Amino acid sequence: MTDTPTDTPKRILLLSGPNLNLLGSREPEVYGTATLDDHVAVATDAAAARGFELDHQQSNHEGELVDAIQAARSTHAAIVINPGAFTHYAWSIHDALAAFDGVVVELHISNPNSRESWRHVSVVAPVATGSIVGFGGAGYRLAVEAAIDSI
Ligand code: CA2
Repeated sequence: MTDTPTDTPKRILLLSGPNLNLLGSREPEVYGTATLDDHVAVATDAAAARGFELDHQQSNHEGELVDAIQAARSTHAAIVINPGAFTHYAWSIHDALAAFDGVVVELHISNPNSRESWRHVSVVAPVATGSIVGFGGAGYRLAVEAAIDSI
């Protein structure tokens, strides 16, 4: 295993977009029964197991997510982002991620490609290092591990 260079911050930022704060309360057949707090706990543990700290921020507001991505430029080695419905049209998030020099993992609980056609477009995918979709809550662990592997 290769070590992370010492000047790379051992911090990962997990960002959650609009309505993800409602996880566990509706549509369990699509999104499962776990709450966002449950997913954050899994992601935090996965990061800690590899010696990384994880910070989490959820927002229903596009500009707040842009602000968080910009702020992470000097503080975090990787961003794991589930942008929610912003995935499909929020070019400001695309541009902010494009200006982030670290690793970017796009994460979705469901598989948007097997759902309505408007979910088949991701404006985030072109500026992501990679995407984890369709694995339910396990995606949070997979995304953190993929992010750390790519740093
Ligand atoms: O599968 C994912 O993780 C999504 O990012 C979830 C978004 C959806 O717009 C994307 O296409 C795929 C929706 C998140 C809202 O989740 C809710 C959960 C419970 C109740 C209401 C909304």
